[in-house]
Amino acid sequence: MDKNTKTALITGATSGIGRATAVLFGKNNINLVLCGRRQERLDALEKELEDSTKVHTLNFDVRDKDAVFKAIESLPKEFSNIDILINNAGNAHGLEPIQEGSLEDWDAMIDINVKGLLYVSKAIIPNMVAKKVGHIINIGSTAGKEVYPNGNVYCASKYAVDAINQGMRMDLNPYNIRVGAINPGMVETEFSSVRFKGDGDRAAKVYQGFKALQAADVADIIYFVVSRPYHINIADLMVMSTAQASSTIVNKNQ
Ligand code: NDP
Ligand code: 8X3
Repeated sequence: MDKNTKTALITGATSGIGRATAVLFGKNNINLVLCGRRQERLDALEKELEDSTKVHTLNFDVRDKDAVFKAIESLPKEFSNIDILINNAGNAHGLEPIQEGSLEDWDAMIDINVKGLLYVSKAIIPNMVAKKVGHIINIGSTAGKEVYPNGNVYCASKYAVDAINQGMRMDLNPYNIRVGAINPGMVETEFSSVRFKGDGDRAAKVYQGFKALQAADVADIIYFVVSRPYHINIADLMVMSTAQASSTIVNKNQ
């Protein structure tokens, strides 16, 4: 990729995969629009990256349709031409059998992981269509390829991301836009802490006994995908730690 010529908008840049991707993109001189709700983290990241690239931060909740469009419309001219969209913001909320699931958790997962991704895409895609160039990476999950017990609605949200990814690729094909999904298995981020509502001990246990993927591992793959020559589109990629064979098979006896 040519240096200093691309601008990427990353949702969920305050933590985990999104943050690690921002750091790696920054080191590679990609201009950044970093999004999230925790402004202090966005400010800290902007400061960390300011010597290597240009950074603009946007604070919005992806569930808030008006806020999404307002934020993206507010981008100053030098950041408004988005070449790369990383649709990453999302989380699991809860891990309960369907009969015990909470409506609030279900709303959160559908509203953030599915509708939020759509709102951000809707705000960004028209400019890519007009330019006939652009790259959208949707962060799915192994949970969008294989349902696991108690995963129910989180899995549904990631199956939806898989379907949206395929549909986007078809519909944007006439416009020369690259669309692909990265579907990681278990990555050691704040994901489980959010899923278990701040229960750090329960979250830590998820990653005990094996070497889980790290956010930087996924960021490396995302950078690989965006830095391929433009005629190459990595359409759908799944990655797990060596210890993981499926959503339910993890070798914790290494
Ligand atoms: P983290 O919890 O570390 O990061 C989640 C990010 O999403 C944060 O930056 C958070 O920012 C943002 N976010 C969450 N809710 C909202 C919202 N309502 N509005 C705006 N931003 C929001 O988790 P990960 O880095 O692990 O997760 C990133 C993506 O990767 C998610 O889509 C997740 O489903 C997916 N994934 C994760 C895996 C894992 O095992 N960790 C495996 C497979 C996929 P803030 O709170 O500041 O708004
Ligand atoms: C996150 C991976 O296995 O916790 O999408 O669903 S998993």
